[in-house]
Amino acid sequence: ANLTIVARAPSSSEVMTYCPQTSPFIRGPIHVSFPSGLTLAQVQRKNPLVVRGGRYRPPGCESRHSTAIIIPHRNREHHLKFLLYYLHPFLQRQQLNYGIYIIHQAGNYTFNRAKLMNVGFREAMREENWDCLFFHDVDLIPEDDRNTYICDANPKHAAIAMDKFGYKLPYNLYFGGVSALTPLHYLKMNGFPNNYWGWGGEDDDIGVRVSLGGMHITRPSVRVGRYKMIKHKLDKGNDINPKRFNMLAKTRQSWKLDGMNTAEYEIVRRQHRPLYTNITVDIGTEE
Ligand code: UDH
Repeated sequence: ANLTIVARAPSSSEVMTYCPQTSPFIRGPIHVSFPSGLTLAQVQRKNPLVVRGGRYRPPGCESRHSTAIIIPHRNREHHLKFLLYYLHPFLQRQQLNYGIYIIHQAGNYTFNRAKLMNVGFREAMREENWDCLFFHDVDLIPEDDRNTYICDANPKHAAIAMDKFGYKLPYNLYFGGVSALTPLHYLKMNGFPNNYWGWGGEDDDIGVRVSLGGMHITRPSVRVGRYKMIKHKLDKGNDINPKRFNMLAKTRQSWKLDGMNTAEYEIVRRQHRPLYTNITVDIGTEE
């Protein structure tokens, strides 16, 4: 008789129990390949429980964690398709309550990854009181689902072992690719810098902000924090930022003056699409 109770969906008068501490659906290593001809419609069909805006709650139990995935984006639709293909099932196996946000930079002006993250933080928190935010490059596919997308007591750098760096950390303070912060962590470090236009430097600035905010970086093991990067060239509109070293030398002076407290932008569009929430934003130009 107990089995029948477990098998049906609880009615609204029943209290849902929490999901187990460790999800029974975790499998470990994931074989990542890039099937040709993959479409978003196929990804949608494979994820019938994902609802509008790319939201999900595990059926049958109350998740212990709610995580927003924030993805800075422009002109990488083919990478996004593969990321969604792997990320949706990955997060569902972890029994998370989650939402995926694409922060799309409007226009052709130089790309600004860190500022887009500030937009993502504020706009995701406007929708729901997330416990944890994963700041996630579009071209990094996690290769092990024991790399849990939940926050630690300190900011967590999740993309510790990427194939492009021989599955090791390239240098000790590296904080790029995929990182996880609670709203409190984010505010303690005044978010991310707004003034790194073009490629490079902003991830190191963010790493320094972690310690200036009185915190330290935690990491999963190299066995678990593995990622495959979808190969690509440097994008148009994201030239290497020649000022990055000079700016990095000044993070200690600038972090309180530039960050979440000064992020200005205009939302162009907010769309709750089947597999993600798209936020198209005008982040302005360099002063
Ligand atoms: N991104 C976009 N569109 C762009 C630029 C960047 O969506 O036009 C986003 C995307 O999420 C990407 C992230 O910003 O994953 C980071 O940018 P990136 O992929 O250019 O950075 P990465 O260091 O690229 O991963 C390495 C490319 C080779 C650069 C060689 C320079 N020495």
